[in-house]
Amino acid sequence: MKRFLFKVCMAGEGGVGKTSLIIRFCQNRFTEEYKPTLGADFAVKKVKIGDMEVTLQIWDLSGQERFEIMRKYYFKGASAGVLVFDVTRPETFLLINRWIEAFYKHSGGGFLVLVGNKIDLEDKRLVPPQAGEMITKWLNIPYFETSAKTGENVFDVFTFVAEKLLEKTQ
Ligand code: G3D
Ligand code: MG
Repeated sequence: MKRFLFKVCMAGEGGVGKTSLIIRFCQNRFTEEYKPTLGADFAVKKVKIGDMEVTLQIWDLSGQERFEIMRKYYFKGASAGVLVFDVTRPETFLLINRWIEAFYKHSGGGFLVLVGNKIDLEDKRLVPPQAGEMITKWLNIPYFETSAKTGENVFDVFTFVAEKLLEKTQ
C-alpha cells in the first residue's frame, strides 16, 4: 500500500466552527457543553482511497485567528487549506479574502476549499449558498456547505481534499 502524508490547515475567523469540524471528522462527535479544543496544534486522520492511504495532518488555529503575524508560519508547507465561514455571520464571509490572500502567499502552492458551516441553523442563516458559489466561479475555489453539529457533508470535504491531494501526486 502506498502511503502519503499532507499538511492541511484550517483557516477562517474565530467561532466559525473550525475546531468542531476537525472533531467531527476525526472523532465523529460534536459537543456543545464546552468550547471545543484539540489539545494540540494538529489532529491526524487516515483516509483510504483505493489501495492508497492518505494521512491528513490537520492544523488548527486554537484561538489565534487574530494574530496575522503567525499566519506565515502556520500556512508554510500546507498542501491544502480548509477556509471556513459561518453562514449565520456574514462578516465571517466578508473576511475570507484576507485568508485567501494569506494562504496563497504563505503556503507555497497549496489549494483551498471554502466551507460554509452551521447550515443546521436554518432560521438564522444570512449567507445564501449563491455567495459561496460565486467564489467558486470567480476564484475557482470549490465550495461546500456543512454542519459540524449534524455531520452533514463534513466527511465529503476532507475526502475531497484527500482525493485532490492524491491526484496531484500522480
Ligand atoms: P472555531 O474553532 O472556528 O473558533 P468552534 O469554532 O469549533 O470553537 O465553534 C464555535 C461555536 O460554534 C461553538 O459553540 C460550537 O459548538 C458552534 N458550532 C460549530 N459548528 C457548528 C455547527 O455546525 N452548527 C451549530 N449549530 N453550531 C456549531 P460555543 O457555544 O461553544 O461557542
Ligand atoms: Mg477553534
